[in-house]
Formats: sequence, C-alpha cells, structure tokens
Amino acid sequence: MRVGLGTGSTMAYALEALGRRVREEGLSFSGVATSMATEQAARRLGLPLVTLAEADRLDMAMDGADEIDPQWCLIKGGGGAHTREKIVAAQADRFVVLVDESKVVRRLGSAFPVPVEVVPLAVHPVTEALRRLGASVTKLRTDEGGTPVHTDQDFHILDALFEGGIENPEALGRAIKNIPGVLDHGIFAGYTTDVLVGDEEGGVRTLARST
Ligand code: DER
Repeated sequence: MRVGLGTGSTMAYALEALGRRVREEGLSFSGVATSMATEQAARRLGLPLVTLAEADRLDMAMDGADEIDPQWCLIKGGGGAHTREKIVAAQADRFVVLVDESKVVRRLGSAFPVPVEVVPLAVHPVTEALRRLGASVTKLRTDEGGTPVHTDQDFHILDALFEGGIENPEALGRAIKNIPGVLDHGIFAGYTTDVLVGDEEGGVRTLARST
C-alpha cells in the first residue's frame, strides 16, 4: 500500500507502531511524509518513504486532528503542517483520522483557532481580511522567544479565532482560501472517510458521521 503519514503527537504514536510492525512482522508499504518532522521520524524508525510524485495516488492517509465535528469536518494545523497534510489527504482514497475524545466537538472553532499559512509580506492584509470574515482575534504564531514561526514552506502562520464557533466550515474554508497571500488553512471539509477515537485505557472506537 501507499500510505500518507500525517504529523503531530498522535501520529508519533502511529509511526512508532508502524515501525514496530515493519521490524517484527515485515509489514511492507510506501509512506509519504507530510512534514520534515514526520520524514525525520520515519527515517529514524526505518519506515520506507517515497515522494508524492513517486506514489501518485495513495491507498490511504492517516493523520491526527485538533478538532473534529459530527460531520467529520476538521481543524488541523496546530503543528503547522496542514498545507502538506491537505495535499496528501487529497491524493488518498481513504483519509483516516486518529483522535482522542478531547478532539471531538459539537461545533468547530469554538475553542481552537483556524491556522492560516500566509506569505510573510501578506500578514497584515490577510489579518484584516480574516477580521472581515468574522475572526475576533488573529495572532501571528511565534516561538517561545517571540520570533514568527516558519513553516516547511518558509511561510508564516496566523491563528484566527472565530468566537462562538464556525457555522459553515466548508464556506469559511473557501473564503479564507480566496484571500490573496493565503497558501492554505486548517479547515478540512470533505476529506475524512474514517475516524478512530482512542481512550485512556487503550480502547478504540469508530465515530459515526451525522449528516
Ligand atoms: O498540526 C496538525 O495538523 C496536526 O496533525 C494536528 O491536527 C494534530 O496534532 P496532535 O496529534 O499533536 O494533536
């Protein structure tokens, strides 16, 4: 199988588990990494990697999420890798989302801001445009020392909070994508095909999609 490998703390566990199965069971697949961090982790764990061009279509991709709503729309990008994650998810026949209960919400965006990857010189106009779309607070993401973070594409990230939550994630996603200077944002609508919710005891349940 050709498998997209997502990014983040949840995926770190999945990568470890895949590494174990490669070593112990000879599990064979070709992975496509969604970030430099995942690429490094996969190499350290001995997971076989190919480029997206080499893989072309993917049988599946797996990834974490920051929030998931009952229609299986997501907010992603807390780790800043959402642009590549979305590219990889769009190439996959199945997009399997791995979360714990804390990520399952009634409405997207009530607590978690929407990460928006922007061309550095467009930070000001994009902030203004996000305000016009209803964002109450938009912050330029910085590291602990206050320096703006750089993504794998060398862009910046704006975190836009939509107080009260997002009524129509798909429409908001389209509007944000239309702002000049935006590379992509963390709203994923229409990609998810399977959701696995883990609990603290090590149990896993599937999450049904409500229409
Ligand atoms: O930043 C990202 O897009 C991550 O995949 C995020 O959605 C989940 O990260 P986590 O597993 O560390 O919470």
